[in-house]
Amino acid sequence: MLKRILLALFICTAALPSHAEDGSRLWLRYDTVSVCPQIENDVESPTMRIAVNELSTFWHGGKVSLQLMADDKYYSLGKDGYTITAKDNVITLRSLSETGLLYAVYHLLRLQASGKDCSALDICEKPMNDIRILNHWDNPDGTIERGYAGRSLWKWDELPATLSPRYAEYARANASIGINGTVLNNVNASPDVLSYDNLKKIKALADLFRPYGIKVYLSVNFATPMKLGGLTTADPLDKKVADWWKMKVHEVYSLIPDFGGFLVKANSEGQPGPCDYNRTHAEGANMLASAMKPYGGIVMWRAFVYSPTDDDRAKQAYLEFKPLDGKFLDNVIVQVKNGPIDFQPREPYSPLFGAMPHTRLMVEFQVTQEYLGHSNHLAYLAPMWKEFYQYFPPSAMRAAAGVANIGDDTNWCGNDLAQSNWYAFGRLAWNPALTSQEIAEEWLAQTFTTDRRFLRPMTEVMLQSREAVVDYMMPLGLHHIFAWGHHYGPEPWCEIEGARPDWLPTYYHRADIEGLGFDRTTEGSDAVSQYPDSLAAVLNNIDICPEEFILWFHHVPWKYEMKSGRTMWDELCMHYQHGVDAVRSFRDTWTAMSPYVDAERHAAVLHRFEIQASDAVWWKDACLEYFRTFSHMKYPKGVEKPHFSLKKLKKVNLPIDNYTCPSAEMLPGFKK
Ligand code: GCW
Repeated sequence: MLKRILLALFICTAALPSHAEDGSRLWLRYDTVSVCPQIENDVESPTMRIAVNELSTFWHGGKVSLQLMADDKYYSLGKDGYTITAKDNVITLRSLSETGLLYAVYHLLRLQASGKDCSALDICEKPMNDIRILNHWDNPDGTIERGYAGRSLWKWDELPATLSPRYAEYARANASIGINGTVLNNVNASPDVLSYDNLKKIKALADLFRPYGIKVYLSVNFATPMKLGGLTTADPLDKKVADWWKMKVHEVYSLIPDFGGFLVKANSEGQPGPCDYNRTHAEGANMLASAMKPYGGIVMWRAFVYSPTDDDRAKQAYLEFKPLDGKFLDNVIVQVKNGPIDFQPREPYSPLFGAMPHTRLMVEFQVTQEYLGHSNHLAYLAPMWKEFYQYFPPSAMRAAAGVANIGDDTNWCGNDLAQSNWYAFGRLAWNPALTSQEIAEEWLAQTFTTDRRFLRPMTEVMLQSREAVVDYMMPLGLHHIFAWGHHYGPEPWCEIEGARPDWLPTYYHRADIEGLGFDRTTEGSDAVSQYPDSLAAVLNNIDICPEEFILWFHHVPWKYEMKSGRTMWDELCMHYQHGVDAVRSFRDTWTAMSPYVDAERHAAVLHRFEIQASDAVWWKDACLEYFRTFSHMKYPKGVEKPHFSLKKLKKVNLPIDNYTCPSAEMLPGFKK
C-alpha cells in the first residue's frame, strides 16, 4: 500500500509542461489534476505504471481500483476485454490482462473528457477484432508513400540510440483507442528492412511500444533472400530459400520475442513474389508462415493484385485468390482492400469478402487520404468504413488494418480534422457497431470542446463530409478519374502514350457519345457475377442498381431517367453542385466556430477549408466540362456555370511535391 500511495504522490507533484494548442496532443487533451485521486493496484509492471500514471495525472473523480481477474467471465472477454463498474463512489476496472486494464483506464478518461457522467457505470467491453493494426507506408529514407503529414515519425538515422519522445506519444495515442499493432514500413518494402542493424532499430521501437500493448510487424520484400542473403533465387519451394527465411525469422524473434509478423505485397505493381517462379500466392505465403509458426507469428498476405493484360481490373483479385481458398496455413491472413479497385471515394465492397470461407481474411482501409484530397480536405471516414461493414458483417473477420495518415507534422496528420480518421479507425476496429455520429461526437468533444454549440454543428459537418467529397469528385459510382501520378486533382481526359491502360481515367469512366460508366453487367465485364446471386441480380439491373453505384456497374445513357426523374446528365451535375455547396457550408460553419476553438487550430483548419472549397469547384468544372464534350447537354437550373474553361483546366500542372496548397496556386484569387 505504501508503495502505491508514494507512486501516486510522486506523480502528482511532478511539474507538467503546459501545451500550446497546436494539435500535438490529439484527442488526449486531458486536464491535469490538482488533488491526487486514490488508486488501488497490486501489480507493478511497465504497463501498470502507465495505467496508474494516467489516472493519477488526469482522473478527477474518486477512488479507482484496478484488478486483474482470472475467472471464466474474464477468459470469455479475452485478454483485451474489460469491465468498468461504479459503486459506492469506487470505480473498479477489471480485466484478464494488464493491457485490458490500460484500455479500461483510457475508456474511463474518454468518458470524463467527453463530459459523460461517470457516477453509475456498468461497462463490459470485448473487441470485435483481435488484430487492430496500422500499416505505415514509411520508407527508409524518411519519405512516406501517400503520406501528407510531413516525413516519417521513425528517425532511422537516430535509432536505436536516440528515442524520440513522439514514439511513446504515438503508442499512447494508439493504446487509447485500442490499436494493438503497427507495421512500421511501406508494403513496397526494401530488403534492407531485415538487415541485422535495422532489426536492432526495430527492437528499440518494439521495446518502447510493448507496455502499451502494441506489437511490431514489418513489411517484407519477397526477394530478400536474394538481395540480402545472396541467394540466386527467391523461389518459395526451394529449400535454401525456406531455410534462409527460417534463419532470418529466428534472428527477428531472438531480438523481439513478441514480434507480430510480416505483411507482404507480392506480384503487385512490380513487387517480386512467388508467381515469378510459377508458384501460387498460397505457396509463397505458406513458406513464410511455416517459418513464423514456431514463434506464434502471422503473415498478412495482400490480395491487391492486378495486371495490365487482363480485362476488368475490378475482377482480378477475386480471379486470382478465390481458387486458393482453403490452401493457406492458419497463421496466414489474406489482407483485402475494402473495395475491388483501390481506396476510391466510394467503391462497392470487394467480392473476395464472403468468397473465401476457408481462409482467414482481414480488411485493409486507407486512413491516409490518397484519393480524398490528401490532408487538405475534410473527409471523415467512419461512414465509409461502416458502409463496408453494412455489406459485409464484421463478425466474419478478426482483424482490421488501416493505412496510417501519420507523419512528423506537429499535429500528426497534416490537418487537425484528419486526426478524426486515425481515431475512428481505432474505435471501429475495436467495435464496428459504434455509430459514425458517436465517434465523431466523442472525438470532437475531446479534441476541441464539449460545448453543445460547437458539437452539434460540427458533428453534422463531419457526418456529411465524406459524401460531399464523393459528390464533387466522383458521384454515382465514378472512380479513378484522378490526375496522373499524384491522385489529388481531376484529370478525366488524361491520355499518356504507352501508359498502362488501367492507370488511365478513360479506362474507368468510359465516357462516349452514348453515355458514361463501366459496363460490369453480365453483358459487359461480368464483374457483377463475383457477388452473391441475390446482390448480383440487383447490381446487374440498371433499374434497381443503387444509384451510388450505377456508373460503377453500368454504361448509362446521358438521358437515362434517374429515380429523381432527372436525366443522368442532370443528376450528375446536381451531385457535383451539391458537393461544392456542402463544402462551402462546412467552411462557413467552421468560421462561425471561432468562439469555441483556439485561434491557432481555428486558423489552420479554416485555411484547409478554403482550399477544399476551391478544389471542389475545380473538380466540378473539370469533370462536367469534360463530360459535356460527350453529352452535349446544358447545365440544369441550380448548377453554377463553370468558372474555368476546359482549355485552361487541361493546362494545370500540379506541383506534386508541394502538397500544401496546389489548387490555390493554380486558381489565384478564386473565391466562391
Ligand atoms: O493505391 C495504390 C497506391 C500505391 C500503393 C498501392 C498499394 C503502396 O497508389 O502508392 O503502394 O496502392 O496499396 O500497394
